[in-house]
Amino acid sequence: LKRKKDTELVVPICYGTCAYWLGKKADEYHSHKWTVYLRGPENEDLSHVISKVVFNLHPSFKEAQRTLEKPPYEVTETGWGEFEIGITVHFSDDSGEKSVDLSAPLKLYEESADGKQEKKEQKKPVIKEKYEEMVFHEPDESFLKRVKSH
Ligand code: SLL
Repeated sequence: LKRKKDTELVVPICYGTCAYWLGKKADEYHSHKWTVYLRGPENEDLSHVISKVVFNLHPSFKEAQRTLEKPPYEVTETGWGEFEIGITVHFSDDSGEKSVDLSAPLKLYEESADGKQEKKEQKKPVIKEKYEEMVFHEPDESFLKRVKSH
């Protein structure tokens, strides 16, 4: 590892959940279909920086830990309840960087203006997205070169 002095590599990401009510197809345990995802804000390819993304679902799901080694980094499921989804981002080996833990709240219901949560089924998808920048401080020189030339 040879660090590039006074340099920062900034990689913007978006992550979150998108859910919709299954309507006529809904049953007690499968009222909603949802996707949790992590991507570049303009859908840039992040696979030259990221080696894998691990999504940690609620233990009520089968094989609650889902690992995606290539894009799209996303998991689609059906379920009935909201919970916090853990997302661990692992970076390419040559980066020498530690993994990063993120958290995405799965939202199935829109929050009303007064902040109270009403469990109202609606046809519009419910989207909860966060924007974040992954900052690599004094990144490895050859890693930086590889990412920049991409
Ligand atoms: C709640 N703390 O009580 C949350 C837990 C868990 C949601 C929500 C499983 C679906 C399946 C599922 O939707 N779990 O078993 O396929 O609201």
